[in-house]
Amino acid sequence: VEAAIPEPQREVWTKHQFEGFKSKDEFEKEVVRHVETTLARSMFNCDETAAYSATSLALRDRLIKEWNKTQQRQTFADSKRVYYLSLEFLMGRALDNAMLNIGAKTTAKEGLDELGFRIEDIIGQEHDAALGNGGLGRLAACFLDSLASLNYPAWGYGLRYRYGIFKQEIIDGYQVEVPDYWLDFNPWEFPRHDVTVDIQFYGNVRKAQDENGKTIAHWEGGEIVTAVAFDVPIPGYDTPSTNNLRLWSSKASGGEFDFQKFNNGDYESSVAEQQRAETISAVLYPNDNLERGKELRLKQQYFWVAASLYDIVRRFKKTKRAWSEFPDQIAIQLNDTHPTLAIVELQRILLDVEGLEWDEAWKIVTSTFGYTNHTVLPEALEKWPVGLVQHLLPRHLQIIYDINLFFLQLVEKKFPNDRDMLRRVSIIEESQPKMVRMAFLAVVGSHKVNGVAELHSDLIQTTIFKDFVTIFGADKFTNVTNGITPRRWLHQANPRLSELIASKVGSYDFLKDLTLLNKLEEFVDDKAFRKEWAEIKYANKVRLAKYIKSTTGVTVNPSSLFDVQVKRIHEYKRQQLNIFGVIARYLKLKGMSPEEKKKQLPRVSIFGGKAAPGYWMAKQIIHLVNSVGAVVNKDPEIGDLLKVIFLEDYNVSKAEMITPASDLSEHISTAGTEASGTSNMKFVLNGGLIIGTCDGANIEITREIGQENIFLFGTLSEDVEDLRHAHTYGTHSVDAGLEKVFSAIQSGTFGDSQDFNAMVSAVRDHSDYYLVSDDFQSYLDTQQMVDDEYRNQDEWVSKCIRSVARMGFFSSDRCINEYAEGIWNVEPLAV
Ligand code: OAK
Repeated sequence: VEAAIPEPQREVWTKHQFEGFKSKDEFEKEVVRHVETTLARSMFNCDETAAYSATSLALRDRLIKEWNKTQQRQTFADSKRVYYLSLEFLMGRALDNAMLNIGAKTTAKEGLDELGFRIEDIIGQEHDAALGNGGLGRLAACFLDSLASLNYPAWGYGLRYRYGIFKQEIIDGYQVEVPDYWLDFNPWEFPRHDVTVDIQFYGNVRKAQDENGKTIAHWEGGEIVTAVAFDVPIPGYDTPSTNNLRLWSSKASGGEFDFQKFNNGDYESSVAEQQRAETISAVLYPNDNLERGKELRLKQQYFWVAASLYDIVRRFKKTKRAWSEFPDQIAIQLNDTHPTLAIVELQRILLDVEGLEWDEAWKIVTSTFGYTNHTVLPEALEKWPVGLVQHLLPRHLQIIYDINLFFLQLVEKKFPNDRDMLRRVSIIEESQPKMVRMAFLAVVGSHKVNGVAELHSDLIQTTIFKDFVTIFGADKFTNVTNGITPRRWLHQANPRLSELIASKVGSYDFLKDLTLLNKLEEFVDDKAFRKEWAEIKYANKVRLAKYIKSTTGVTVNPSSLFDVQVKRIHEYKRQQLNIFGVIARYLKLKGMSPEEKKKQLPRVSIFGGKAAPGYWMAKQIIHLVNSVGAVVNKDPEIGDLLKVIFLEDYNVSKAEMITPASDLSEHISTAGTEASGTSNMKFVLNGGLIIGTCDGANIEITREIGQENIFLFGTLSEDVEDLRHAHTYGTHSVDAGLEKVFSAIQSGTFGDSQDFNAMVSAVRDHSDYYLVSDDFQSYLDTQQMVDDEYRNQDEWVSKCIRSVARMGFFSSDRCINEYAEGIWNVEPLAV
């Protein structure tokens, strides 16, 4: 307000307001201007990189206008806002999405054309913003798109990692990690050097009485690191609403102390301090569904959470409302347990800084937070050693102990004399060393807890949070099945299919209300439509085949069935089941006569995905896939009947090309392990069928599209435990077909057999925890059904169309509306 221009001068400002380009001509003019001024280049020196930069800047100029207006509108309306706290935002590229959402793509395409560039090439210049590992981070990105598109006043808060998820190279069949330095030129972020927060670590707590005799805790000493805000505009689709994603970057707090050190000639230690500070936001931890408990990770979490809460509280305080109104104005969603310290931090602010009483503060805290769980895998559940928390955040540990004390008192009151219950639900695990159980803290400190698909939400209520359902009642727990944004995952990834759909259903309104796809069912029997549909799929496969050729050197026939499994490499996702199945297919083909072979359906098995750098078994799986490919792809007896491809460096932009090109995709996790999965939704929405287990959202996809349109197989989740028990305590024999696969591997068919001993042994000699052997035969049988059904292309295409028509439920718009109504209690803000 202090910086506002006085009334009399505002007319001049209004007169000169910058509107951004409105026509193709103006777009061209803006691009040329940016090339010649911002980039200091010319038409004699403008490559695709420069054209990308200038195009983005022209687009961005238009975006900023709406972004500012949206923020002003939201401030003025002063209605309830949502803050989505996520340690990962897997955004991918921004330019195409920005053009699409603000409705400027045609203008840009034609303009670029006249300037001498193809829009696809320009889009392809952009480096992915890869601040995430996989499903959890991409879900956050889809949510931001839906929040803006539905006009919800919402902000995302995250960390501005200098290095995103590593770039994967495959060298001699092995994964090699290369750092992803992505910030060289990033037109999509706005540094806010004036928006900073000083974050405290370490030190100690002194308790003292204030003038009224009340005990106040003072957290003193330690070190200070400064958080600097970087803002990223998030444009909604077909609406002026443009929300904000605020990412924090760490830097040394430039206090007098530093300066003195410097002046005293202690240059080295002053530099070291700066580097220590910058390390906090330097790198994304590359683990998916795995927590390794590193101190720096806990520092990242607190740094990000404390900066975000300071920001949120600062904004709230400007409205001069009573603290009791905090939860009426603010909903904070915790994307898994990574931001759980926010619960403790808000309680600390209210107690120690604002002077509220415990009960009053705690009521505010628990009414504000909601917690989403994204996994039941034990190795992913966060626990921090009490000693580490004590050292890094001494005041927070005290508050955690108090939260636990009051919680256990409540439990004791409800269930007197149940000592085992107290032990089971305690936020502090009485182990050696003692641990803080973050998921329990998140449950206790939130008013709603949700899973991300029906099966998963049921599972958390009957397993990890069972006691908490008893304590708090079932109402606290709910389900919100995941969704994906149809803007990126249909229109942007598959423009021709989107256009064909629009021509049938009458408009592009399905991009805003995905249930409108159901009109497609009327056209399933329309021959011309089916033909066009199939042609588009074929064209997408041709494009992928070209990409495969150029990156791997392998020629694949686009008429083959394209069978795709792209996702993080993890034993629970069972890429090993897939590759063992591929080997079985290969051995079968090898045993066939030429006549028999002629009757077989050609298949291309496509894999892609990163392994966490420290996950040795996942890396072995990648190596086996590549080793099988190396043998099969050049076997003259096999030819086109089978190709095995590993696509390097799977990421969001590659997913946009791969997804529309699949005939069949694999979602084959051991039942009960994949919380939801979201690529399953993307593949079906792009006219591919899926082979999958009864796990995660596969179950709801089946319910929506019909079981005749999906290839389900394998053990059910309710039977998993018994089977595991039998493996460990009973006799455990390996499936005979799988034994043949193992023999081939161990006889050196795919190179040095030693390399794969551990993979074989996990099934054969250990307990086969992921039930690969149990599900192997039913997997092969189901793959045989796929082959048989694929031969009838008319029927296959009909199934694809019907499935797409029934996918409306899986839009992230539906999902966000459910959160808004059931958890956040927020409404869209009219524009
Ligand atoms: C990552 C780190 C810790 C805990 C969970 C994850 C994660 O990525 N979970 C995934 O979340 C997705 C979005 O909800 C789900 O679709 C995946 O099934 C789940 O594995």
